[in-house]
Amino acid sequence: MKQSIMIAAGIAFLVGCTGSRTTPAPHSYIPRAREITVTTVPLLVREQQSVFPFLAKDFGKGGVLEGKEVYAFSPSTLAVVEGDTIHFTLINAEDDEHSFVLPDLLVPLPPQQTTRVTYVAKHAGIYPILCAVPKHLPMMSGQLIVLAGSSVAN
Ligand SMILES: [Cu+2]
Repeated sequence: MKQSIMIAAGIAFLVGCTGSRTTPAPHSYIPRAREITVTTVPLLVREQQSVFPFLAKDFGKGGVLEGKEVYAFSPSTLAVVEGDTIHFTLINAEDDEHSFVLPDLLVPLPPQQTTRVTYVAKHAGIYPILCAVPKHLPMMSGQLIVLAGSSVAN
């Protein structure tokens, strides 16, 4: 008799331990703030023609970079989770004008200045990041990957 009472008590204890959760279920992501620094960098630009003589032909009439220059965002691929608030620090160290464009966001990046802006990644998806200066397109681009909150753990 004592043994059956102890077994029943043990089962009740186990049910009590597993029947009520006090910790969040896995994949119940809580959005957070993220600090992300992006710097504009020159890759193939006119100022480099003295170092790379082949650029004269590339930038010349009919060249593969006629009317263009190649810049990049570093890093160019960013990943956050939906609902996250991103505090961007955008550094343009060059003497050229750039911009940082995301859906619902257009930030001019004046030469040799740091610009800070906040952005909320509202919905999961893959979003293009662009510089809107025509001679920098389509090369100066990137992507913001916004993961679904249900797909990641905290
Ligand atoms: Cu640009």
